[in-house]
Amino acid sequence: MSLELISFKLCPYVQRSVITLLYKEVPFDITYIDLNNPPEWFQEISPLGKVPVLKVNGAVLFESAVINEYIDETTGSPLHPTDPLLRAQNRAWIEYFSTMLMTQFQMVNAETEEAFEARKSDMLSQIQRLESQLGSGPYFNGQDFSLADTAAAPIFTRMVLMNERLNYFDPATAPHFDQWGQTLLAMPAVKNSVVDDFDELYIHFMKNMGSYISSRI
Ligand SMILES: N[C@@H](CCC(=O)N[C@@H](CS)C(=O)NCC(=O)O)C(=O)O
Repeated sequence: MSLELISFKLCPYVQRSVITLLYKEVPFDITYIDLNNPPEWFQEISPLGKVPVLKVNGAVLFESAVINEYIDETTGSPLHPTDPLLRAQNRAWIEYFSTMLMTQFQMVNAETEEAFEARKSDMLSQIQRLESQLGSGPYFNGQDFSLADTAAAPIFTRMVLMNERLNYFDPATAPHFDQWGQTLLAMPAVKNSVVDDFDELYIHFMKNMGSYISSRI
C-alpha cells in the first residue's frame, strides 16, 4: 500500500495522522504545501481545500478523523476500541478535541484583548469539562493508547509553547489533563510528528499573526 500524506507544517489535524502512522510504524511519504499559496494539483484533489489529504495508491481521503480510522483499520492492531459504545464515545470526544483546536487557533487569532480573554475562557472551560472525563490515565481510555490520544496530542504540542509565553493555564487546576498531556508529549510518535523546527515556526506564526497575542509572544 502506498501512502502519501499532504501536509502543512503547522497543521494540528495533519499531525494527528502522522502520530497514528508513526505509532503503528506504517511507512508513508509526506508532501508539504504552502496553504497560503496552494498548488493547483492540491486544489484539484482536496474537496474542501484543506489538509490533511491522504493518497492511498492514488485514491484521495480527506478529514483527519476519517483518515485516522482508515489507517487504523488497515494496519496492525486496532487503536480504536472494539466496544461499539466506547468507540462511539471516543469519536464524539475526537470531535470535541477538534473544537478545542479551533478554540486554540481563535486564541492566537483574536484581534483584541477582549476577544482573546473570551476565547481563553472558552478554552479553560473546555479543559475543565475534559478534566472531569479523565481517569487516572495514562491515556484517554486508561491503559490503552487510542485514536482519541492521537487526536488530542496536537493540542498539547501547541499549548506548551503558548502557555510558556502567556501563562493562561495553571496545571494544578486540571491535574489529570496536565498529566495526560505530559504522557503524550513524551511519546516518540508524538515528538517526531512535527518538523524539527516546529517550535520556531509556531512562535514565528504567533508573532506574525498581527493579533492581540503577537506583541506578547
Ligand atoms: N476538519 C478538518 C480540519 C482540517 C483543517 O482545518 N485544516 C486546515 C489547516 S490546519 C486547512 O487546511 N485550512 C485551509 C483552509 O481552510 O482553506 C480535519 O479534521 O481534517
